Amino acid sequence: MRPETFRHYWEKGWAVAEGVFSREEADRIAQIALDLSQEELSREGDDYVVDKSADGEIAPRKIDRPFLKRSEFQAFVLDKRLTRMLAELLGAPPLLSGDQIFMKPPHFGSAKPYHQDNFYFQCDPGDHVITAWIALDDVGEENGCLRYIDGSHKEGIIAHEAVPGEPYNLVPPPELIDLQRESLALVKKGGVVFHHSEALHTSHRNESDRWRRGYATHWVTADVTSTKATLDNAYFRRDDYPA
Ligand SMILES: O=C(O)CCC(=O)C(=O)O
Repeated sequence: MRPETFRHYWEKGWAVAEGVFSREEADRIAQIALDLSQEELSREGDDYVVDKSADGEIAPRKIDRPFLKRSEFQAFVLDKRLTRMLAELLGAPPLLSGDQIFMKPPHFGSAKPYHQDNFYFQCDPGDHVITAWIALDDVGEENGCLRYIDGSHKEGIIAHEAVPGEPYNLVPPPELIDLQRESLALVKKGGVVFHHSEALHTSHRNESDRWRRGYATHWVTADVTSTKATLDNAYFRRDDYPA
């Protein structure tokens, strides 16, 4: 990893590494994700994994635990090009705890409000918990890039409350989010955005006519514990964990 990427991560709470995977590798995974989400959409109809437009049209919103659903995802996320970078950031071997793919179809994908992952995870130490968000499309402002509050990972976990009508979205009070310190994480297909578990982050709606798919993989080190059930079903604890 480039020294400036490492420094950026620890100073700001997030960092972009371009070209970790090739564009072709990202395209292949994006296509498998699309096929899988279409399958899930046809049988599930669950509000949590789909977005509904005003006229009732539905589109994929998220794939939960893709790692357990296709072997191609396993090979992709356990690739050494990624795990070596995580080992550097964490200072210890990274263990995969969970994953999800956030889909934002053209002109459709909804916003994800500001939050800290570790409010949900309740893991300790927070410094040993990282998300590696792999860009499966070119990601810019217009199609809903990740946005961060620089340095927020150094300020502790703040209280979050449910958004009315969206029980799955918990958000801190807006006055605690200092938008003066907001940065955009622009990244090309195949690049990775790393973020600290306590970095405040969000993404806006996809206003463009192209997709925005991000494969979020969650990593911890062996010393991490949680006061919630976060790690109970962690992949690295499974007998068939391939690493
Ligand atoms: O992909 C998104 O829009 C949201 C991702 C996110 O919140 C995360 O990876 O923690």
